[in-house]
Amino acid sequence: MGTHLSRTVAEGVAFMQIIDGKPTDALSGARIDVASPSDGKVFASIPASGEADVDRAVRSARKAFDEGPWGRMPAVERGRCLTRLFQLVESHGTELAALESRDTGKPIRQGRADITATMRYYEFYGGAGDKIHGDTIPFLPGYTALTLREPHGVVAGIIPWNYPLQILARVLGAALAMGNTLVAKPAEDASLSAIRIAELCLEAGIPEGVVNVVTGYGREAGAALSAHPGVDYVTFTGSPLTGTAIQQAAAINNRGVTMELGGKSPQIVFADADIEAAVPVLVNAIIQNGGQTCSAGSRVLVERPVYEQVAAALAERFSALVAGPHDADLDLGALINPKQRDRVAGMIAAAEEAGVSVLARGSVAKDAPAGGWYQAPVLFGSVDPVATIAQEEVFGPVLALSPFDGEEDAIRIANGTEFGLVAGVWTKDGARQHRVAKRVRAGQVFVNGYGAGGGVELPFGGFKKSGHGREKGFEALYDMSATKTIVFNHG
Ligand code: TXE
Repeated sequence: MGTHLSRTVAEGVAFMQIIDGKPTDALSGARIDVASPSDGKVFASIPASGEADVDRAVRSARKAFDEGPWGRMPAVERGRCLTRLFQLVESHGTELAALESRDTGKPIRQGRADITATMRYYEFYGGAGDKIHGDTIPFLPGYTALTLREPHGVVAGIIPWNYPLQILARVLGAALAMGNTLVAKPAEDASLSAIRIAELCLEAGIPEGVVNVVTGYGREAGAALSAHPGVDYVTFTGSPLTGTAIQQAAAINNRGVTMELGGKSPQIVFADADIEAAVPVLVNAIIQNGGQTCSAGSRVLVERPVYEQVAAALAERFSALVAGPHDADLDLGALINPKQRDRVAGMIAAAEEAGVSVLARGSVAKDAPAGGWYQAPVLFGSVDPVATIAQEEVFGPVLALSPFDGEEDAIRIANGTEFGLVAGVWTKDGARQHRVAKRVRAGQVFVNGYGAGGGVELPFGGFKKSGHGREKGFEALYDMSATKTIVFNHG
């Protein structure tokens, strides 16, 4: 699983970050140990970069934008580079899925699904950049006015650890399709696949300096990147608290930002819903990736006449769920690190202490390594919608089930958190499907299904504390560019 650009050392593979197209260590030589969540054992290390390393990467991206061929390359040529990257991800899919699941603890099946989505991003954005264009605007007599979509310049992408390959792909794909250059800072817990992608970018013919990957801690490398005056636009996926810090840092230079900050997404099940179809989807929406998904359907609201029926069906499935090592490919893997596992376990314990009833618990596989960071899934029932467990993002396999009485009540509860990322609506009533979908404050609403973030074509992002700006689809290309107006006076 090593890479040709990395050094193999006694304790594992010493990965190098990619700056200016070259494998590069941190100037200080400092390193971060990389452990697998499945057994807690260190198997690799990455550079622990600081301000000076970030500065090198931003300068490289700046030079590639200002002086390199990238900015002058026709959109169709840039698209071909991304299409070659799509092909390289496909041909390295097995290796990348194995690396991703070892690094994050996700079951190998999820690692493979992440490869499929990652390929789709590069395929989609490979074909999208030459299909976006400006307008001509009727203006004063004697004038012609038109608009162009121009790249921002250097984009900083601060990436979380839950879907490292996918989230890098949506940032990299959209940024490069519009002609930007990129400095990506993956999470210190899951940087390996980003390093591999930066290497594959070079193989795909993307010029040196266009994609830089700097590894390191958030408070060091991440903070330095978001405050760097050489960065023109910042995009971030992660926690609301870190999002605030990044926005404040970017504000020093008055730079634009896209913020995707998680959610407490509700799934609303009306009494007329196809419950048999809904139940497996409700379970998957919170169990996928161990619940470490920004769009996790972490609240299920059920109309009272069918509440007991849905609760019983969910409890039966939850009791059978098993967490285990990534290569065992069970229902869910380990959580990303001990801190997250303790945080999730602490939120479960606090809810139990507050008297919230546990309807069912899954289990951890008996032969799961003792050093792994496992958390058995928990289903809470009859949850008061204002309880902490129904209000705060857990980011673990924890579902809060609450009853409701009628449409108004459902909408009130669904909208009654600080978040607004995704929602699910389950009903056969066509008029109600439209009414509820329109009134729920969420960036994406799924009717009789749940896309867990949806396809790469679908604009994605939040209302309220879930953030602002949109990723995925064509919308992301607008965030990754700015309108320039040109006016000709030929009067
Ligand atoms: O996230 P952080 P953490 C939520 C989820 C989780 C919680 C905490 O609820 O339990 O956040 O996770 C970088 N300047 N989500 O602490 O801090 C960091 O290095 C610049 C939701 O791991 O948001 C990493 O690359 N960068 C979520 C990235 O920010 C900084 C995904 C995310 O880390 C920084 C992940 C700083 N000051 C967590 N501090 C989602 N929306 O999908 C950290 N970073």
